[in-house]
Amino acid sequence: MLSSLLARNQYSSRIPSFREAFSLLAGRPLRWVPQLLGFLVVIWYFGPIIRGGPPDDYVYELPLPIQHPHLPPLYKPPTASANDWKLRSHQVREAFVHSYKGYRDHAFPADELGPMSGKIHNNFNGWGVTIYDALDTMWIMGLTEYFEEAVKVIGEASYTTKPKQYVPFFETIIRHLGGLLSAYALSKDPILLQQADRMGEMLLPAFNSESGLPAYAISTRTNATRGGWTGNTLWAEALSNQLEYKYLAHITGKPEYFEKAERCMQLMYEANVTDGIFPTQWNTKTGAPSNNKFSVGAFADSAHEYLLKQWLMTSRSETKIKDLYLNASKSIIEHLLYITPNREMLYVTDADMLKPSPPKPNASPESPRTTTQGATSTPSSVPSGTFEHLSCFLPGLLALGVQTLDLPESEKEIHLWAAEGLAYSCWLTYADMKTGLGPDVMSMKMYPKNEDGLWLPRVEKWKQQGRSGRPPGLREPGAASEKAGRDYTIYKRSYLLRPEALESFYIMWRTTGNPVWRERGWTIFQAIEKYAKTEIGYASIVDVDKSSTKAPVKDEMPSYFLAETLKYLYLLFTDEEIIPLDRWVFNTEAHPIPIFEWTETEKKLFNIN
Ligand code: DMJ
Repeated sequence: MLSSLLARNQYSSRIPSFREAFSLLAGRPLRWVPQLLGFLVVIWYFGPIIRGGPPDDYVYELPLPIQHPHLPPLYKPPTASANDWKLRSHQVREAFVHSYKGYRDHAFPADELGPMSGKIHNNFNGWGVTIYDALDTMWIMGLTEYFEEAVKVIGEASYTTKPKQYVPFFETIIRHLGGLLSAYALSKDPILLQQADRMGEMLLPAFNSESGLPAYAISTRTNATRGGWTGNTLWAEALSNQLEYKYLAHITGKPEYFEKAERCMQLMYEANVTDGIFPTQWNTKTGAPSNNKFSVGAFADSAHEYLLKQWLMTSRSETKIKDLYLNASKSIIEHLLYITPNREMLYVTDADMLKPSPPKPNASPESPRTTTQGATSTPSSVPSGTFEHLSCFLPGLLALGVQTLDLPESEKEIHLWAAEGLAYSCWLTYADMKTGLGPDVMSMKMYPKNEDGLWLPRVEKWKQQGRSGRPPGLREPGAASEKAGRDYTIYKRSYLLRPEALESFYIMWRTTGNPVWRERGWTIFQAIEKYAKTEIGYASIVDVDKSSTKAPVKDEMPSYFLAETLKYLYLLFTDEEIIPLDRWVFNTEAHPIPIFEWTETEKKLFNIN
């Protein structure tokens, strides 16, 4: 119809004006109605693609029904005859109320509470990070009144920065945006979606670097960006936005959210790295690796998480990402896992990867490695021997991989042993201390020849020798209160109310069903109650190995204590699986985001193949 109109029109190279079209159509009553309807349907369907964006009021319905047991939030206090775990989960809920009430009474709506002094700490953006981080925990615990009050405050926020103020991109994405998205997914309150969209849009120019990697910080007033002290983009910063921006693209239908995040993934697919050994620093301008350090601790940690979790979040559809996770986790197991000489504690460290020398002509390397660009090389590494509390998320991630990936039996076994051995070592670093709380960083005792401590070859040897007893690294030595027997020294003596060990215990409990992880979690919770509780909140511990009944504390209660530490404890002790792992993924700040499938429309809009 349109083409016949064009053919009859003297200006056939252009679209006829409305008046011309109408005068032509008017002479052919009724015959043109079906064609016109068809034309309108075509415009309706392809319109967003032609315009490059969805209609203004476009909001996706989540394809998977989010039937949350707490919709609307329900909570029944346990009766006196309730089982131990119910009572324990109730105690964690009370700990949350204690810390949030303290924040609310003394520091609301500033960023964080000083749990000793009652002072306010505006160490982030001054946007009230504790409110955003605590939001979904309130929902999960059925604290409706706090939740509703918080949503009101959030609804009034504008997210503009003061002149010369820059907000840290990584922290704001994982804490504020992650908190909003998760609370929206749980409650479906449209204010949270509106504010997530607003914040997502205001932070988006952080990706406007030459390479597309995000800057360290951004002024939402001017869109100017700033680099961090390393002058590079950390690997954790490069990727810890995928879950948030991709889910935001899904619920708003806006392609720019998907495209900016996906550009970072593209750089990873194209990077000249071997076997998923993604280094910790990247050149923000060129998008290329800028050092040769391989780590799962600070600078890298959550990027590893986001490889597996974004594959899971989009219903296992983006298989290229799964391959990156498989390669990276294989290399972690091969290059970063060591055991100590006496106690055989399995630990994960970081290492300088030595540049592989180019293969000699005619040489046949024993096991050639493939770079993402197709070249071959054989890397080797020099370990530092440090073991960070931050790395204690790894056992949980490996266990989640074992549960969700279709690994061959032999690999499944290795990944699970690595998860169990590492989670146990994380536990030991708590159990060994006088307070029962784990230090932030340990310096592990190493074999005189580093390679003698590599875990994988020892497991292979144990297999060859007939698999007698437990595999190396899983023999569970008891706690050692005496320093001499520990096989490590404490490098950073603080316990910063961090969640990573408890996060892994939760995933270990849910994926293996072994109740020992709940018991260990309970022991840690009791130590937190004993040493970290103050009159108005909970405080970080200065020295975890001090023998006095009251360990010295810092005037800090990080928002992640309410987002992560208390949430994982609560979920660990609640019998019912409130956030089922086959329906949700936790972002790196423990904000659950629902698993969804890209619709056909989204695939076209976002150019997903
Ligand atoms: C949290 O803010 C996040 O888990 C982040 O990825 C690293 N660690 C802190 C808490 O320790």
